[in-house]
Amino acid sequence: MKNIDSTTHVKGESIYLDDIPLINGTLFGAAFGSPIAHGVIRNLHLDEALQESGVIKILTYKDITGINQIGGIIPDEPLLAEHHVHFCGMPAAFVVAETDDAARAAVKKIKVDIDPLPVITDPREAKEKNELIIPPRTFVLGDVDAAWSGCTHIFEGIAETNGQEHLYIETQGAYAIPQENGAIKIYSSTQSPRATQQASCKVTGLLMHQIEVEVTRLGGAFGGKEDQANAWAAMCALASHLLKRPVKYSLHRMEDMAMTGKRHPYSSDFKIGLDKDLKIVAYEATFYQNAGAAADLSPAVLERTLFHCTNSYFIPNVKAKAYSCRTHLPPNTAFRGFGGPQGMFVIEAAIAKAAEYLGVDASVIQKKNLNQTGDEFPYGQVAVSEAKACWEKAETIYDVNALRKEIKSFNDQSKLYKKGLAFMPVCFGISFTNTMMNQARALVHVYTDGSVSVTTGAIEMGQGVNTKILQVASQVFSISPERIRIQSTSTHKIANTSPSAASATADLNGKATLMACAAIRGRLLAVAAEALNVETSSLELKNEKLCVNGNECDWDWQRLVMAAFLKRVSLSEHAHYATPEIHFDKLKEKGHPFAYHVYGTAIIIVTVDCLRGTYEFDAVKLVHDFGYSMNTAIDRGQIEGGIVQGIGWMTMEEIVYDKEGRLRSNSLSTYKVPDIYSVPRIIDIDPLQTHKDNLAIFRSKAVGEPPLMYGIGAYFALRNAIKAFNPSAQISFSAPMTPEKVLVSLYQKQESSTHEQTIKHMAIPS
Ligand code: LUZ
Ligand code: MOS
Repeated sequence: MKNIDSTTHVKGESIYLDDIPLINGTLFGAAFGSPIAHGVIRNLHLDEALQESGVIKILTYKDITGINQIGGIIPDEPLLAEHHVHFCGMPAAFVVAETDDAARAAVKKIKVDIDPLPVITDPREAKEKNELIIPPRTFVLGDVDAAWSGCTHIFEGIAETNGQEHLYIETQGAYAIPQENGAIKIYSSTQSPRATQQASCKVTGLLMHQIEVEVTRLGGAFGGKEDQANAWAAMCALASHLLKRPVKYSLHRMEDMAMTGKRHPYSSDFKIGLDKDLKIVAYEATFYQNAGAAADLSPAVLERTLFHCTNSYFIPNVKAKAYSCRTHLPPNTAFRGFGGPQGMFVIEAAIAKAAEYLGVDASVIQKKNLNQTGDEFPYGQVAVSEAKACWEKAETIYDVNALRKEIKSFNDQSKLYKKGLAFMPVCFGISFTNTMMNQARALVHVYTDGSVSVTTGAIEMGQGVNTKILQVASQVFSISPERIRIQSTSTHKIANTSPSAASATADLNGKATLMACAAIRGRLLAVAAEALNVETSSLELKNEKLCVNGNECDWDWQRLVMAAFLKRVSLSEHAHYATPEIHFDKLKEKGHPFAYHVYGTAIIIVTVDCLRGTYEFDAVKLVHDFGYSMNTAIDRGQIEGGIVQGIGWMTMEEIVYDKEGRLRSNSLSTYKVPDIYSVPRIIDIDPLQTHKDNLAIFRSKAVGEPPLMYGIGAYFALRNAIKAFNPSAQISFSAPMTPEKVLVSLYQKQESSTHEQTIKHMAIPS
C-alpha cells in the first residue's frame, strides 16, 4: 500500500504548521537569543525594540505566570534566561508583534550587556572541571581487568564523532490560540504532544486539561522535535495566555540552526584486546558526551550509547563508562539513533585499528565476533541473533569475493581513483530504554455509515506511521482502506503519550490500534452470532463480508455495524498497550530493556578522487532484518533515507562552533548536507525475513533508526580507499571524513602526521 499522504504531498496540499489558516488578530512572536555563550546578564535593553512599530509586548522571565522551567528529565533549563546565559542563542526575551517582520525587526533592536565567563566547548575539558549533567554510568560484563593478560593483541586509541544538524524541512514552530475560560489550543510541530503540553502548562501555570496540543503532521523531525519543540510552544502559550490573542512563532532556518541542539558530539577512548584467533576478548571504552548547556535528553542518549557500545558483537569482557559533560553549547538532543551510532562508531574504530595493525581486513575480525543467539549483551539481555544470518547472506548474494577482486584490479590499474569497501553490521535495540515510556493508546470509532476513525499518540513526520496504522485497522476489520481515516494527534483525544521516537511508534501505537479494533470486531461478531444463532467462533470478517464457517453470508460490514448500533452495542474503543517482558534495573545496569533487536549488514563501496579528495559512493548493498515487512515501500524509503543521512553524518556534515561557542556552520551555505549527487549510485536492499518477533506489529520490525548506522561504514570504506593510495597514512578516527580531511590524508607522510594519535601495540608473547 502506498503512503496515504503521497497524493497531497505531491500536490502541496498536506497541512503543516505554516499552512494552518490564521485567525484574525493573530500576533507573531520571535525570540531574542543571547549573543554570548556564557555570562551574567547585567542589563537587557528593550526600549528601542519596544518603539518598533507593531510591537505589542516583549516578554522576559518576569512575565512568566507559572515557573520558568522546561527541563524534561532534569529541571535545569529555564525557558527565558534570568541572570545567567549558558549558550549562544539561549532565549532571553520573546517579542510579540502585529507582524512577523515587526517581531524580527524588534529582535534586532534588543541589546544586552553580559559580563562574559569562561566558555567550555570541549567535553573532556568539562569532565576535568567536573561539569557533569549526571553521575557517570558504567556497564560491565565479565572482568576486563583480568582479561587483558589473556590477550595476544591490545590496541588503544581515541575516536571522535561530530554533531549533526537535524535539518528537518519544516523548522520548529507553534501556534497558540486562546479558547473559552482561559484554555489554550496549541498547534505545534512536535514529536511529543504530551511534553509540549506539559512544558506549556508549567510555564503558564495552567492545568493539562486546559491546554490541548494538536498535530497533523511534521515536515521531518529526526529527534530534533522530541524535546526541543517545547520552548516555542511554551512562549506562544505564555504570550497568548497574557494577551488573550492567538500567537504564532515559526522559526526561520538560521534561528532554528542557532537556537536548537543537535546530535551529540562524542570523544571516546577505547582499548580492545584480541586473542591469537582474532576473537575479541576484552573491550573497554570511555565516552565523553558533549551534552551542551542543559540536560535535555542527554542522560537517555548516554544510556543508549552504552547499550550499543558493542554493536553486533559478542565480547565476553566489557567495561564501558560514559560521562555526560556540560558545555556552553545549545543543549544537544535526540537524533535518529539516539547515542547508539556514537557508541557503534567507537567499536568499529577499535576493530579497524586492530585490523590495520595486524594486516587483515577489518571484516575478518568483524565476522568472527558477530553475536549469536544465547550470547549476553553487557546489559544482561540475551541475544536472539540474526547477525550471522544477515552477514552470510550479504556475502553470498552480493558475491563479495568478486567485488573485492574488481576493486583490487581497479585499484591496481587506476592511479588517481581508488576504491574502498567496508562492511557495517548493525544491531539496534527496539524500545525506549526508559521502560516506563513503552506504552501507547488508540481511540477507534466506527460510525454508522461504516466509516472508521482512528486516533493514536503517533505523530506522522514523514515516516509513514499513519499508513501502517491504517493498515492495521483495515486488516483487523477486513475492510477497505478507503473506509478508514487516521485523525490528527491531540492531547484531548489521546492523553499522556510518549514521543514518537525510538523507532517504536508503529509498534506501540499499532498494537494499541490492533487491540481497539479487535475489541470492536469481537462485539460486532457477537451481535451477528446472536442474530444468526451461531457460535461467535464460526464467524469471521473477510473483504467486508461476514463469513459463517468460511462461507460468505448476506451480512456485509455496513449491515453488521448498523445491527450493533441498533442493539446499543458500543462501536468505539480506547485501548492501552504496554510492551510486555521488558525491564531494566538502573542500579545493577542489567535487565531486558528491548522488545527485540533489529539486525543487518551493509557493504559500502566508495571511489575517491585522489587528486581532489572528493568521493562518490558506488554502492550500498545490504541484507536487512525486516521481520516480515507490512509495507515494503515505506520500509525501503526509511532505509534509503537512513543510509543517506548516516553517510552525511560520517562524511560531509560538519558542525563548527568556535572557541566562544558561536555556531559558524549556521546556514546551508556553510553546512553541507547530502543532496541527490551524494546519494550512492546503487542501494540494494535484500530482506531477511524472520517470523519470530511477535512484539513487532504484525511481526514487521521497527525500521526508523537502524539504517542510519549502515552509514558508519562510509567512514571506514573511505579509510580503506585512502590506504589504497597512501598505505602509510595515519588517519585519525575522527568523523566526518570531509573531502578536506581525505585530501590531507591522501598526501600525508607518516612523519609529518599532525593528527597522529597515540598508538600502542603491545604484543604479549603467548
Ligand atoms: N527517545 C527516548 C529515543 O526518549 N528514549 C529512547 O530510548 C530513544 N531511543 C531512540 C530514539 N529516541
Ligand atoms: Mo528519536 S532520536 O527516535 O526522537
